[in-house]
Amino acid sequence: MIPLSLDGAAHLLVLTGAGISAESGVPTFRDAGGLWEGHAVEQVASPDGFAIDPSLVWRFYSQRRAGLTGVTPNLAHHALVEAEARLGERFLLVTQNVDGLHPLAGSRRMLEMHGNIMRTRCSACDRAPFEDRTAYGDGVVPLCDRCSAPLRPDIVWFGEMIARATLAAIDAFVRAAGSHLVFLAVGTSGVVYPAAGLVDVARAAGGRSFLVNAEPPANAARFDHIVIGPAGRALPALLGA
Ligand code: BV8
Ligand code: ZN
Repeated sequence: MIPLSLDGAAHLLVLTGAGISAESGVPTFRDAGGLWEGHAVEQVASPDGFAIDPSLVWRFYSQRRAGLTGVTPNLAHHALVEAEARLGERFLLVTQNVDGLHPLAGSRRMLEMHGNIMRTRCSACDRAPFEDRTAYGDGVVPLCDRCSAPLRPDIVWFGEMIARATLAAIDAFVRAAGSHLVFLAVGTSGVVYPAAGLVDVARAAGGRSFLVNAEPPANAARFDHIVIGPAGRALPALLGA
């Protein structure tokens, strides 16, 4: 196991995907072949999918919300909280996950680049997104009480832009780190962009790149070091937690 030798100048940028939550019992996307009830996830998690059949999309998210009841963070989430406590400003976590397990574990220097499944927003007006753990009944499409348009999960769907502020924060961290950057990806199949391109951003900055994954992902060749194994075991060892 290559320990992540984090010297006094190292800046650690971590990217997590669905694999880090697998040991908490949260199903991943592509281990299920990327299908849900016979629909490609890219179809259901998209603005077009929502326009065509908002009740199908709400069923997808309501079932996932219900599935998260009682789910707790695992050793991998906690190892990242400890790394953040040790590194402070020299730590940034970017997650693709919308399951809320990183903030639940105590991560604070964290960006949820694809949003959070327990938040809802209006599909039309600019009312503020709000906390919403409701698993809506089949066929129910909640409507905005300000403009009566359908409400939607506060999630970045396929074909939608990542928040500019999120991309700017990642860029600022990478620039401040320079060649002291250490990039660590955990539990992601490396197929969804722009997240899957972060390893290239790290390399271009002169940083070292590490990957912890249950199996080699699509962008494996772009990492300097790869640890194949469950995050719950590999991450605490790698981070010396
Ligand atoms: C954008 C919210 C500009 C939904 C998500 C053609 C080529 C390349 C790119 C594109 C293309 N066509 C379109 C694009 C862009 C598109 C994209 O990348 N598509 C892919 C599918 C090809 N990206 C976008 O649209 C993004 N926006 O680019 O805007 C633009 C606009 C228009 C057109 C072009 C560009 C927005 C992407 C955000 C989509 N929203 N989430 C929801 O969650 O409901 S992404 C979705 O996939 C989830 O967030 C998920 O996190 C993410 C990635 O999946 P992973 O996290 O990697 O999970 P996965 O199951 O795939 O893998 C799990 C891994 O863990 C596996 O490798 C497994 O082995 C491992 N594992 C399992 N158990 C463990 C483990 N590892 C360790 N320990 C374990 N125990
Ligand atoms: Zn509205």
